[in-house]
Amino acid sequence: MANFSKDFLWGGATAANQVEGGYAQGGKGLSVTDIQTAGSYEAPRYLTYVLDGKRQKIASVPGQGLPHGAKGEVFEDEYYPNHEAIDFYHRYKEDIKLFADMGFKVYRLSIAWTRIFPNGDETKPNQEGLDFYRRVFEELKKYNIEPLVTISHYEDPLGLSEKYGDWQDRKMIDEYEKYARVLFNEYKGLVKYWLTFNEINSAVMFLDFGDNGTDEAYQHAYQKLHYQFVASARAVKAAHEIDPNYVVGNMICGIISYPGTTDPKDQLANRHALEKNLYYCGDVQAKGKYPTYAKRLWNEHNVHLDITEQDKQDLMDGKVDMYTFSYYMSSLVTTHEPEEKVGGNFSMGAKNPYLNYSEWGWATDADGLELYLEEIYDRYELPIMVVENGLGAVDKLEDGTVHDDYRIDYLRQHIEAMDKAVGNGVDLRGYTTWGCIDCVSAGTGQMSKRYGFIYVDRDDNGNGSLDRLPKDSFYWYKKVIATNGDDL
Ligand code: BGP
Repeated sequence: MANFSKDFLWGGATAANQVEGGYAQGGKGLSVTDIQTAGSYEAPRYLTYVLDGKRQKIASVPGQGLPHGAKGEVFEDEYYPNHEAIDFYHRYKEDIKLFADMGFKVYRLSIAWTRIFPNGDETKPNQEGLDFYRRVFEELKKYNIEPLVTISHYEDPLGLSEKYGDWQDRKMIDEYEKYARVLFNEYKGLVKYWLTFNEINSAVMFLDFGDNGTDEAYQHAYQKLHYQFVASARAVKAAHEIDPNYVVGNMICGIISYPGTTDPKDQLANRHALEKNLYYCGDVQAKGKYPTYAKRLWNEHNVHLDITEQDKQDLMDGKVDMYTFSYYMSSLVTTHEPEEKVGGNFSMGAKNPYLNYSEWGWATDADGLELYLEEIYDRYELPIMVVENGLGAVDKLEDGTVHDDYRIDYLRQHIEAMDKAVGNGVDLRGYTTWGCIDCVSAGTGQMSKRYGFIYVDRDDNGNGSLDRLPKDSFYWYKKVIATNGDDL
């Protein structure tokens, strides 16, 4: 018998900008992802804009805002995969029906901030946007699927990014709080679970990629994080005021790391890497204050933050109710020249000889998930949800379906790891696999990096019927849910 509780929340996850499309419909304004081009395995995605009167673009990572003074622009000769995505905006009923067929208990989705506040700084929300998500939540309710709602998933309103830069102005805190309050008031009774910022730690974690690690980049990232921590804390407070039943979580990108060798210097380097990449954000959001090692992190890069006494109070008053994270892979940290390096997007540093790597260079490591769950539960003693996990792969259509045993294998191993962690006492409440329906990849902008149980007929250039098709994994996951994790 598996150890999962009988009300364990099995389901899947997506984000508005990666599934909805309808980017200019229903009164929606442009978000930063709407000016992000498609990348590829080799090439990054770009943000397109006008700066100093000139058309420009800059390589970007998920969640990044505009450079100071830039005006985001959609250019006709560029392809923006999020504009149509998989058209969930018009097909949500069909998609939710398929989720219900699999037996989903929970569906993690995000709200596009720009459907609610098209430019970000309006005083009144856009009714059409509010109505859209109400219809989605009502549809979920029909099937007893609990929504788990990410308030901000890598898509700041372009208007705010132009006005205030990439979270470099504390006015962003008020804009976010205003937006969150509208949601909490509007969807009372329809939604119970909320997440404040998707993968909040990516602001600092992604600094490791490329040659980006300047003091200026760190100053920017830590200041952005501070304002987001306060915004998150104020949202937690507001949620509890508006409905004491609301459960609000943080969301951390859980790329764990190990020391690359037995050299004590590597143990220390890894500990410091974990502090920066994983614990910094989790500690502030779950414990309500900055940890001791924050000073070391700031000093390393001459960072000086704007933090007020009121901010400190807000952080303490707005601790999250649960800890959630995405989990795809682990990485190695070493002070030595690695024997072999990992390629691919967002995969880090040295290659681990004990692990297999995906086509995008992400290391499959189910033991790492058990380790992380046990570590985090001990550290915070909060309920946990794993809100993203999965294998991005190129699927082939064969006899009208996809035989994705590789995906089933990956998920099976990770469910087994969760089962062990629960058996060891971890209070794990739910599991939502990433991209339960194929969607636009956040990192590459490709459709061909697929995670879903449901195949969507669309390619990297925007061609295809958008028809939905259950893969082998669809029927496998249905069985897993029906047996509450017993039959894997
Ligand atoms: C997480 C993001 C998701 C998502 C997933 C897979 O970082 O929260 O939005 O897309 O990773 O990443 P990718 O799409 O780059 O394969």
